[in-house]
Amino acid sequence: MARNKIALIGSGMIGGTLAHLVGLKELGDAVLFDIAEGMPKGKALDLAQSGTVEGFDAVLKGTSDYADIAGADVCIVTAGVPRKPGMSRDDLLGINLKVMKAVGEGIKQHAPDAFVICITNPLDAMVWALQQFSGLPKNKVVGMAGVLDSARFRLFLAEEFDVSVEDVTAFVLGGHGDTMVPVPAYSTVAGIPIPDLIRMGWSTQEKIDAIVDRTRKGGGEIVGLLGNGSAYYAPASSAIAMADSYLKDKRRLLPCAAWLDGQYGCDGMYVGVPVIIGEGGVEKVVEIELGDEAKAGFQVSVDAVKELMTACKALDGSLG
Ligand code: A3D
Repeated sequence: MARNKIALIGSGMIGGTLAHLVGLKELGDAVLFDIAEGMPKGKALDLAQSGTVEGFDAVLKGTSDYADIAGADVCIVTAGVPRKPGMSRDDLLGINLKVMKAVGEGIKQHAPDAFVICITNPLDAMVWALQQFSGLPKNKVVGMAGVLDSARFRLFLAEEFDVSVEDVTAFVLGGHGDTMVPVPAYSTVAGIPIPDLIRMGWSTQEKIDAIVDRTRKGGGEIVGLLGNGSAYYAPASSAIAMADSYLKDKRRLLPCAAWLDGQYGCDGMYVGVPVIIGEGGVEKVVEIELGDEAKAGFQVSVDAVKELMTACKALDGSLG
């Protein structure tokens, strides 16, 4: 039986980490693609040698030729430029839009049947542009942000309640950016919603508000500390969780930037919502009832994504 083939478009910090996880988790063979010559080949060789010690047999190939992604089951896109200190995700728009055009055309030509996970920022606008440029079915192109944002929320909640991260579930909706909407009412410790835990005296509203704020700014906190580049370990783990759900038809319910045609009052755009990922890609968008505060926050987030889409359309007339 043929092994799964996972194409990593962009072999920088996240791309390399993705390849390592593909090997360690024995998800399949990986192709590391990058426009930088040599670097993806060097990473592939280094990672293959780590496989000797770790005991995985994945074939890892570095390349700058799109023909090598042919037949990929999953493409994970990190190609582009990451944030530098003081730079917003939106500053990246112009540069990364051109990258999405090249990547979209490469995937369309060589891996049109793949499940495509976009990570490049500004996320919600880039995944939309990538779908348009690639012409792949909308349920097969999805953005990674919510899994990461909710992982950050879960970690901070687990620290606050002094419990295992395993028992904390958290919900984050909306676009990936400072307008994202962490939803405490749908976040739990082993099924006990956060508002109940506040009533039980486990925390206070002020502390939860501060955690929500820290989650919203979670990416920036890491950018500031690293001094060069942005987060890559947790973003890579998050995208691998999505790829795993697709490849193994696990039907996990994960927050992802998904194509909406009417759900949550949104039409013709990508934004972060809970979805089920299975062998068909995004198989279902799950519509949950939002309270007034979450609804208003979601709308602010949606408007911010729409603004970026308008800016993209002004930069590239082929975007509809
Ligand atoms: P980095 O280490 O710079 O890797 C990006 C790679 O893309 C580099 O190796 C480039 O050579 C390569 N590249 C540039 N242009 C092209 C092209 N046309 N075709 C192929 N490869 C190209 O960045 P990174 O891995 O740290 O981050 C990658 C992206 O993910 C950035 O846009 C980040 O902003 C974004 N990011 C998103 C999240 C989300 O939660 C959505 C989190 C963290 C980072």
